[in-house]
Amino acid sequence: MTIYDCSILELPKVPNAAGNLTALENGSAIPFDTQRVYYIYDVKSGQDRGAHAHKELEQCIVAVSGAFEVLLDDGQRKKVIRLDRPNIGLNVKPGMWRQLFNFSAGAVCLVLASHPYDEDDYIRDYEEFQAYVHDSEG
Ligand code: T46
Repeated sequence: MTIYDCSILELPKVPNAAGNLTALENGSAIPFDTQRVYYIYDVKSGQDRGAHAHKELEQCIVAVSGAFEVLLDDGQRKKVIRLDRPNIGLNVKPGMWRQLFNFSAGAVCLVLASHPYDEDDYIRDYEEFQAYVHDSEG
């Protein structure tokens, strides 16, 4: 997997005069079955989240309110994606180092995840991540 496998997903938006609604169901819009949903909020100014990689976990990250940026790093290449719309998701494949930063005041980051929480799936040390990528490439 590389950063180029991590794509922007346009999520369905149902508009009406009173506002918009986005509904996400397994089998459509998201390229994996969701086993967990969590959200990050009340992030203090200047604070980052993430700074780790997952071995198996795939996720879809959505700025359901406000905005923030996501740095993706596959060990060789990096890219930064700004998320600022509730009907846009960032599909993050396994094996990507990710860091979330530049949170606007009141931003809410919703994450749909392919697996339950498992600390053993995390790589939280960057040098360990680089070694993991190197070993995966054979
Ligand atoms: C990711 C970014 C975007 C749980 O108990 N259950 C959970 O489902 C999660 C995600 C976390 N936790 C506990 C584990 C830690 O004690 O919550 C605490 C904070 O977790 P963490 O430092 O991993 O939080 P972030 O915001 O740095 O990272 C999270 C996800 O862990 C990660 O997968 O991609 O959000």
